[in-house]
Amino acid sequence: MTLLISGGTVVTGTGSYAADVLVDGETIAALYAPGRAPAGGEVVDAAGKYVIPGGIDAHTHMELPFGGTFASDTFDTGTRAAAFGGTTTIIDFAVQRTGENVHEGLAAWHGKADGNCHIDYAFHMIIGGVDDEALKAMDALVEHEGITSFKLFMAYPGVFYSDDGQILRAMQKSRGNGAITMMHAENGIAIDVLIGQALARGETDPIHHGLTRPSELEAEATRRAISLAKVAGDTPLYIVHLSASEALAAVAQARDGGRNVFAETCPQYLYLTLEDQLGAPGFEGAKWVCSTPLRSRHESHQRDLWQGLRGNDLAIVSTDHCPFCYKDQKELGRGDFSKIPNGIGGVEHRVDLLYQGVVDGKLSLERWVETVATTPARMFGLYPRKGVIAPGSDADIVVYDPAGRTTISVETHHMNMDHSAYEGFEIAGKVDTVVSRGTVVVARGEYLGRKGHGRYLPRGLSTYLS
Ligand code: DUC
Ligand code: ZN
Ligand code: ZN
Repeated sequence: MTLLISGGTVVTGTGSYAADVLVDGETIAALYAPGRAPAGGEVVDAAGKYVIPGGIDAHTHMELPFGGTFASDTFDTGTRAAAFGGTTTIIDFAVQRTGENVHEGLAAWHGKADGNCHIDYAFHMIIGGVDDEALKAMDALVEHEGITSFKLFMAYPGVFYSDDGQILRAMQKSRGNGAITMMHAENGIAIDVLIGQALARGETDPIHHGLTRPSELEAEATRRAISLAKVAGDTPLYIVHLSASEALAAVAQARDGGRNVFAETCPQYLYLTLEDQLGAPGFEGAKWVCSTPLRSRHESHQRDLWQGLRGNDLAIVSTDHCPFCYKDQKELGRGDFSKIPNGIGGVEHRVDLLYQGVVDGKLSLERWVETVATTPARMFGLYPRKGVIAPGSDADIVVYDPAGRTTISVETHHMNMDHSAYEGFEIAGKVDTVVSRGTVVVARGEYLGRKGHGRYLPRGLSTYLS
C-alpha cells in the first residue's frame, strides 16, 4: 500500500525544495520532482504546505512519580497528544531512584509503555543511585537494551541527586561505553538551603520556587558538570532544560573550545517568565512550577536562548513534558511551594511553538526542522531511521500548514491536564496531517491513530559527536 504526499515543500535541516514523497508500507520509498511520482495509492494533498520529518521530543516524563503523585499523562494519553501536535517519536525517561535497581526500573517503564503508545518511543535512563551495581547496569543497557544516554541530577537531594563523585564515576562509565551523559544542572544542595530559609520567612507562594533557584546556581552546576566531563576523559555531555543566560554562556565556552558539550532548551523558557506566569496572583503560579524554573523577564534569558538556538549552542528543543493537574496535584503545594509537583505539560505544542519562532523571524525554517526533529535523531542514535525525509527512513512525516492557525487551550488540547501552560497562545501555523510509520494518524484535526501502534525503538550511539 502506498501513500503519496504530493505538491508540498519538503523542509530539511539544510534546505527546502518542492518534491512529492512516496511512502511504501512503513518507510519512505522515494522523492520525486513534483508531478513525476507513479499514480495509484492514497494521496495526501500538501499543496501550499511544508512537509517535514515527524517531530522527536527527546525529553518527556509520562507517569513520572514525583512529589507524592504521578505525572498525569499516561503513555496512552501523552503519545496521542504528541501525535496531534506533530511529534511522532518521544524519548521518555525510565527511572532508577536512590536505592532501586536499574533493570527493575527499566522493566517498570517498559511495562507502562508497552502496547499503550500511539507513536514510536525510546528511553533514556535516569540513574538516581550511582553505585557499583548501577554502573554495571549502565553497560548492559547500552549493549543490550538500546539505551545510550543516562540522566544524572545535581538537584533533588535524597530522590535523584548524585554527588560529584557519583557523577564522575557515571561519566567515566559512559566514556567507556559510548553513552551520552545528560545532566539536570542545578546546585540542589544550595537550593535546599534557600528553600528552607524562604519557608522560615513565611514565603510560601509559587514564585518563591523560582526565587530559590537562582540562575547562578544553574550556571554553577553547568560549569561543574562541564569540568567533571572533561576530567572523565572528555566524555560527551548534554545539559537538559537549559533556562539561563549564564548557563548558556558556559556551554558556549565549552563548545568554542571544541568540546562535545550540548544543550537543549524548552518552549517554556522561550515564551514564559517568572513574573508573568510563576508570579501569577494567589496560587495560580503553581501551574508553572518546573525545574529549572522560569526566568525573569527583566534579564536577557529569552533573547539569549533564541540566539543560542540559531547558533547551535542550543542544539535541540524538547518539552520536559511533565504534566500535573492543578486540582489535587499542583494543589499539594498550597501553603508550601516546595511541595508543588515540578513540571509543565507541553508535548502537544512544541512543533507549533517553535514554528511561531519562524514566523517571528527568530529561526529559519531549516533550523526549526533541525531543532525539533533532525538533531534529536542524530544526538540520540535514531538517525537516519528517524529525523529525515529520505528513502529508507521511517515514514514519520508532518504536513504543516503555514496558512493555518492554532489557538492553544485546555478546551482543545489532548493532554491529560486540567489547564494549559500556554492558554490563549496563537500560532500562525497548523499541523495538517501526521504520518507515523506510514500510517496517517492525524488528518486535519481528526484522530485516525490507535493505541499500540507505537513501537519501542532501541537506540544506537549518538552520531552527532565531533
Ligand atoms: N523537572 C521538572 O520540572 N519536572 C520533572 C523533573 C525535572 O527535572
Ligand atoms: Zn531535570
Ligand atoms: Zn525532565
